Amino acid sequence: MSENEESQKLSRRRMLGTTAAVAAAGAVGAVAGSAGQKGVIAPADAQPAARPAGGPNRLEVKPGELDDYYVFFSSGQTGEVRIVGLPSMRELMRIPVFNRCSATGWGQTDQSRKVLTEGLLPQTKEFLKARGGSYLNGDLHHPHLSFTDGTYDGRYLFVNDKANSRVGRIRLDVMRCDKIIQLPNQYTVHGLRVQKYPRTGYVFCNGEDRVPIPNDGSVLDENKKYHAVFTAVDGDTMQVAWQVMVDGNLDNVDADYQGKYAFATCYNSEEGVTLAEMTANEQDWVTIFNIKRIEEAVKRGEAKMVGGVPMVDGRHGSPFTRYVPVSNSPHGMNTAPDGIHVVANGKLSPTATVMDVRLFDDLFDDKIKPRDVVVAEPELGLGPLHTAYDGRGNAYTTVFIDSQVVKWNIDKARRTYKGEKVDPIIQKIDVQYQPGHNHTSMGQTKDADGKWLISLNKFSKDRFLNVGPLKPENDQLIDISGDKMVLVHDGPSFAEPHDATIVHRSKINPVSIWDRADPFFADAVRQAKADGVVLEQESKVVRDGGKVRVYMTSTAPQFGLESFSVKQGDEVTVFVTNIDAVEDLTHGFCITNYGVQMEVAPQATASVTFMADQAGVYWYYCSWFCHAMHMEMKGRMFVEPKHV
Ligand code: K7E
Ligand code: CUA
Repeated sequence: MSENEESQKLSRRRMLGTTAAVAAAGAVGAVAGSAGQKGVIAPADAQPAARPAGGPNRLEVKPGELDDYYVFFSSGQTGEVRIVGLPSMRELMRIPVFNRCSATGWGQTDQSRKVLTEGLLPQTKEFLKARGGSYLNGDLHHPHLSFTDGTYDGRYLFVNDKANSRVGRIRLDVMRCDKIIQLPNQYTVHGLRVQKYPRTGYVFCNGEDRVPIPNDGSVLDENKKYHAVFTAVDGDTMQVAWQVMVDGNLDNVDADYQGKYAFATCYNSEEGVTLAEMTANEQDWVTIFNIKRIEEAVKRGEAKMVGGVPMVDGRHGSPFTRYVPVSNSPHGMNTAPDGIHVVANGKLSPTATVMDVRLFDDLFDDKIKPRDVVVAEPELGLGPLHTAYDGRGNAYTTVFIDSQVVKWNIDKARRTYKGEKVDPIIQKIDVQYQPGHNHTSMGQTKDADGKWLISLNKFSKDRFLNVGPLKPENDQLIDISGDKMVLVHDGPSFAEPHDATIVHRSKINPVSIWDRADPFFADAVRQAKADGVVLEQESKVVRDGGKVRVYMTSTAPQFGLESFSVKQGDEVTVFVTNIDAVEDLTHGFCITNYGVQMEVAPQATASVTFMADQAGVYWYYCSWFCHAMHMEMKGRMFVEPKHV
């Protein structure tokens, strides 16, 4: 680095020391943007060709070949999960969760509406009555798989909804969301991570914003009466196990590999409600939760029932928590695969704070002070947000403002902290541009394999064909298998993957055809039985007062009914059962001009309920291409007019 560059960096860093940091962070687009335009792209060696032939990493996935890893990407305010193959970075599938999906009918089918509505809080159900019964939006940041013994077990993927305080669970056998709950008392769910040992177990959910409890209008602009709440959800039952009221707020969370502690960053120890207030203090903290102590207190009945769930008080002085001071406004919280180190990423401080979980027992026994659990604090660059690991003792931290990924060595950082003259930083690589999360292959498990890193960059600027003012993000693939990080791929993505989990394909084993006994169809089977219908064998119309239930099979290229009749004003439920047991043979059911559409995969039953409030002839057709005669796979719904 030249002297000039060094002094520029120092002056920027100095700016960052105070709340002027906020101004600096705001100006980031301009600063890094102009650098980007000038073509400060990747270093010269960041070309795939620079890899030795036959190197340790497979870069190319030829037509017909399969990827080595699944990547589960979040999608931020799009509200869904995306599955991408690695290393090809091809998008394989989308799983609708908090969003509506026109292709699958998620948000419209009875099965998805049940998932979207049954776990809402009673007051939310009331609030949404006149709004169609469920939220239309979500903000999904953090997708994390269930663990057994410190590694992925292929059962579930858990996700947060920052927009409407919900937690969702996706079944990985069918890649479909089967449960969504809304958390009481807690306001928003931002950080979400799971218990790694002995198994998941708990899903830890951070309430980021402070509000009155209950938030019913009796307290408004008195922020001293607001609270932040931490929640442990039981991942098996999808019920709240317990909550902890804390001081400050809760941003990102992670858990240890021993099953004893969870820890969360707090950027608003000031408990302020404005930007200036939230960033006023030079220090915020990491809140550590003692899981066993909380469980025991709940078991002894010492928790208060608040909003229907047990809550303990974890504010300063409580036996359940410890608050470790760290520099201003930490963000990401990442446990290393060594099971020892935990990193809080500085955001407004150019540092990362490394804690040693082996010291947490002593901290809770008051044998040491909170700051004594800090064993390193390397200076990495401007705007550290998230850290990933390679399983070889190295960490990779995104620095947002510098637009870089910084590779550093944990052991060397510890030695520097003790005063030794070693440089923990191994390499800095430019990324394009402004990275948030980054992720390594299997890097959030004890099986971290150190092969790949994805940097999820917020801005793409000049990296792709210009598509107008709204631009894609850039998810960049970096080979970390060698001594040097090498950038190998740019991947545009739509709003706004924050986070991703890279899972070796051996850990996931989805089915190709639904099991007819799947609980997803249980309600349909029950209703059919009551109507004397066997779903996979019969097509018929059952009238029940003002309600009409239409049962039909689908097998390429025909629906079981070529027409059916209902009366204007009827409440109609159409059940379609795909009796094809052929892999990939999905049918769809769409009623033209009635706004009805759903997907029915092999051996599935799906149903949709609507009011037949418009008379006339309405064609329904198969909307998923299934056969040479797919265009002819259709029928008519007759809606007889009401007599006046
Ligand atoms: Cu850093 Cu919501 Cu994970 Cu975004 S959070 S980057
Ligand atoms: Cu059935 Cu297209």
